[in-house]
Amino acid sequence: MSIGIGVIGVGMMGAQHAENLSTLQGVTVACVCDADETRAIEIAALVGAGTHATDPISVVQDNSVDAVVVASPDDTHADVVLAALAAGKPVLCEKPLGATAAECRKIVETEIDGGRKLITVGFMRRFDPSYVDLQKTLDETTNPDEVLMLHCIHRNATCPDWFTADMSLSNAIVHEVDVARWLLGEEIEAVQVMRSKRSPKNTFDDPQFIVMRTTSGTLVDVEIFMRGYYGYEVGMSVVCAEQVLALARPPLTAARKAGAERYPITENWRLRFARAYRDEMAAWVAGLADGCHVGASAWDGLRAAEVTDACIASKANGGEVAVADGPRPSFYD
Ligand code: ISE
Repeated sequence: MSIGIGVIGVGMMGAQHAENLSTLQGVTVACVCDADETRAIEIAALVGAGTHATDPISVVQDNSVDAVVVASPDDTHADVVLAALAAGKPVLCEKPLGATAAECRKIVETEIDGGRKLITVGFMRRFDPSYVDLQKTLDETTNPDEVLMLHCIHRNATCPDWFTADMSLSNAIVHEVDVARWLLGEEIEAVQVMRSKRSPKNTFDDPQFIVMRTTSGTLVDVEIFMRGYYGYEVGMSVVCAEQVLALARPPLTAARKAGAERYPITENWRLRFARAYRDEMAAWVAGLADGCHVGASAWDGLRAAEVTDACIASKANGGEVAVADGPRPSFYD
């Protein structure tokens, strides 16, 4: 029997998730939902969905929907995820899990009360071959006390008109926060956002530079640039006591011509992380069939939001800000 999935929010990412789901065995896209009904109808037709809707809560409660993918705007995530928990249905929620750490904390408490790990947060970099290989290599070659610094870049070609400088922190660098925690296996305890000269091509503070410190003292710095115009690019290098490990270029063809070497740079994250999104969805669906939790948990979503909330506070007030702390519930072991 096929598992019915409701896809809530079909902008660029939700539409891609619906398409990825439609290629997998054992699942059907039962319903496509979007506040824009025309868009919902269009994507439902594209992926052969059973039906379409505009109200996310009705989708969660629909009997033909066994699990949901949430890719609607960030500030709608918490309500839909809480409805999924109330209905006892698994959910793959795009990052961030909630718009604030307070929303994420409520989700974590509700999930623990329900006694079942139903939430996966869409930190897809955990499925990207280059990040997976970097983690494996780091693990195999380096003692944790030899990992000194992580340098990260995160550049977008452009972003929607409604994007803000705070969203560069809550919506974009939340990926680096999660990858840093996942790679290093430790928490971030303090952050500082430094103001840079503003790009004359942007209307909000962009780029920004963030420095984070982990509990063991490793420094993680991130350059986030939302309107860099030339393409989409992420990078990470890990400075260790005796070596530096870095993400190599994605495996694309280089062309040498007329005295120059050229590499294509993808236009956006959907293309750069196409494989990661497919693998993430396939793993989540396999987990649904086996009843296993896969990927980042609601706890990871909460920890990441605690860090980005601290970044937003640092940006507003300047200086270093301590990240809210709290013991990891054994539920998430
Ligand atoms: C976007 O929402 C994403 O999730 C992308 O992965 C990220 O690189 C981009 O900066 C975000 O705005």
